[in-house]
Amino acid sequence: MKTKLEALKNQAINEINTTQDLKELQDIKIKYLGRKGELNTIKRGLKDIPPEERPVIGELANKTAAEIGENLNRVYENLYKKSVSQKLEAERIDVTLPGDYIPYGKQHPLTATVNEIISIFNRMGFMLVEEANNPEVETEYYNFDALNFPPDHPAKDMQDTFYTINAENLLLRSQTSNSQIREMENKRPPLRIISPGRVYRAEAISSRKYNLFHQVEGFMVDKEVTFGNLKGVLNEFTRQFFGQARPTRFRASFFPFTEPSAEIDVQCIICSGKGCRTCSGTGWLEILGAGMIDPNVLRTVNIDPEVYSGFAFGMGVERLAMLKFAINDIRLFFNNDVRFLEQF
Ligand code: 2U9
Repeated sequence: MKTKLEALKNQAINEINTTQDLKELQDIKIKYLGRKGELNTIKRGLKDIPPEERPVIGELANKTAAEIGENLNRVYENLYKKSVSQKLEAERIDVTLPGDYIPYGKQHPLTATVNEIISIFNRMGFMLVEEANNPEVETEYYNFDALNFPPDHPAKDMQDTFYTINAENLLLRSQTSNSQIREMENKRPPLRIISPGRVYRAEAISSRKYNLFHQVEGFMVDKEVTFGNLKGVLNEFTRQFFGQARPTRFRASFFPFTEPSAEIDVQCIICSGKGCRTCSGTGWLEILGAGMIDPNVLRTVNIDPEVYSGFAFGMGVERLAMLKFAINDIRLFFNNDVRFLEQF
């Protein structure tokens, strides 16, 4: 029995010392010291040897187990330390390496321009239109009829406006005025609303024209709103948008939805009125359209034109951004060329 225990111990220690693997070490532990392991098998056999030998052999078996245990612990500690240092070595981080380049996103120049226009009008008390009142797909009624367009107006022609093919009367709006009609239907004066958005027109594409563009329109309706109020608001807008007070001029014009109507020019921001290529030598740049809301439009939304009056205005965002940032081709806004976009 003694020899058997001695041989078992030597075999175990030999296996423990040759393994390089923690999992294997665990298997060795189970093999020798586990409940059904070699040592327990021997201990169970103690009942078969003469009683006087049992304490000696029993003690020897315990000593053997203790020695195997000590060796297991020692090798475990070594292998564990080795595996930790291998892991640390493999995961070593060189903190002196340069970091990865993470490009920052920027606002698109049109988004930035729309946001600036909105905040100028916000500061003058104009509220942003409700999203639900600002759809891009619209009926003929809100895009044209409610705005006092006569039934045979050329803008209603399919040459100029995109109509949907599978729903009668549905079109892509050609101006954001639809949202202003919807706001006036829902709400009662006094009202000051600003509505930005995309509009669509069936244009031949060129450096100045595109199939879609962005507008900001606004209106004010209250008792005793005058053309003087309109001039004051638009002159203040021009001053804030172009960064300094410049002369403006209001030229008589015509729109179905306003009477009287005007187109508004600002003194050329490039040549200050001397005449250059940007202003085609005139010294003036057209930046806005506006007028007093036609009484027919007010009546359509059940606002009494005998009691209330209002002004409205509209502007093309691409045109304003092109003037402000000296951009010479409208298509640059829609191509999404990073070399263009990263300049803003
Ligand atoms: C309602 C009543 C009146 C909005 C207006 C203009 C004049 C105008 C153009 C500027 C350049 C369109 O983007 S553009 O091509 N807009 O000239 N827009 S008055 O008048 C309204 C709007 C809504 C209910």
